[in-house]
Amino acid sequence: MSIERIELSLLKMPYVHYFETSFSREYDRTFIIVKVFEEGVVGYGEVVATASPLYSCETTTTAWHVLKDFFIPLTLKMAISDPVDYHREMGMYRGHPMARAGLELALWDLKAKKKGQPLYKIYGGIKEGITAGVSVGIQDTVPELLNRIHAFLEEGYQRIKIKIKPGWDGNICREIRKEFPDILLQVDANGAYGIEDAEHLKELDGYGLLMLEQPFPPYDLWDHSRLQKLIKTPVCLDESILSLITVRQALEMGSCRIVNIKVGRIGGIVEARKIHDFCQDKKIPVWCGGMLESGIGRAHNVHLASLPNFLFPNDISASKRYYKQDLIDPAFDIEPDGTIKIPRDPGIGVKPVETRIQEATLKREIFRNH
Ligand code: OSB
Ligand code: MG
Repeated sequence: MSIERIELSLLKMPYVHYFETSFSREYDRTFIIVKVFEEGVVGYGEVVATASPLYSCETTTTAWHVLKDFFIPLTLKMAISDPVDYHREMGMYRGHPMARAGLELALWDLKAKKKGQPLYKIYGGIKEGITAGVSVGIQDTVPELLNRIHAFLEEGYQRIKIKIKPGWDGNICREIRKEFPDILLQVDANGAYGIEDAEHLKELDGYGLLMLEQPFPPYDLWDHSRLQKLIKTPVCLDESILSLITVRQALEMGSCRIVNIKVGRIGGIVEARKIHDFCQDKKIPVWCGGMLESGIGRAHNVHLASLPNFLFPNDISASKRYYKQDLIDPAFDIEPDGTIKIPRDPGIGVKPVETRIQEATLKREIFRNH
């Protein structure tokens, strides 16, 4: 058995509401869907790289290039269809974790579908549902932010994360706490600060935050460890965590107390599981971050977050929080208890709707051996 065909599609979908972080305001998302075909079964994956290199150095164009010219040809040439073999063999290439992960995810979906099992079962997930949190971008005004938070809490979200940047940080937390003194609240800076802001960031200790996510730029494990010694709020690393090696170094240095796992950023499920297991062993909780994925990428996140050491609410929200019409059927919904049910059907367990994929497709390419 081996993969007969691999398909890449570049899609663009508008958000229901703009999403603003410390680095940009976005109204839509460009991303890649990967499909792998074997004996009439199709596995789906998503590449979370964006059009511009703002979150990390990858873009949809770099991802397309390395998939087309390196990852896909080697996969086809070596007749690889198992995701663990894929992870090992692609180890010869450096970097490009989002591109790498997109194809690995498709192979995981394929493998689970061929076994007739839901994805989470084949890699050791144990939960029935995962805890849904919501990431709320920077808004034009404070009342708009408070209104959005109010609406999300009504929908059942168990934790609110806000994006912060200099000028929209402690002052905003103070406003939120006036109205919502008891909610689970955390903040994400996406690297907008530097060690010179340490005293300013220390003020965040007054707002009972679950964590402060990625205050400094990605390659700054050392200054994160200096900050973590100065503040009480747990630091959580997102952009800095690129592999099990960076996790080990971050924990040895004391750069964080919580780890955000995104399969795209660390290059797939195999690496994610290594990080999960290592953190579990060290009693460091992890949670699943998001990249505003379509339902296909989000389905993979939902299954991943069923592993036992995912102990904080995740950045996994209902389909309608992101897109008017998601690519999958059924859409992800939030339950009254603030969880999202893990699909039980084989593979990702939700059905990608091909007509919707086609409607959103800008470009498509098919790859075969020969
Ligand atoms: O830093 O967690 C982040 C979205 C795009 C890029 C980076 C981040 C985010 C989010 C959204 O916070 C999380 C989600 O998908 O709901
Ligand atoms: Mg983040």
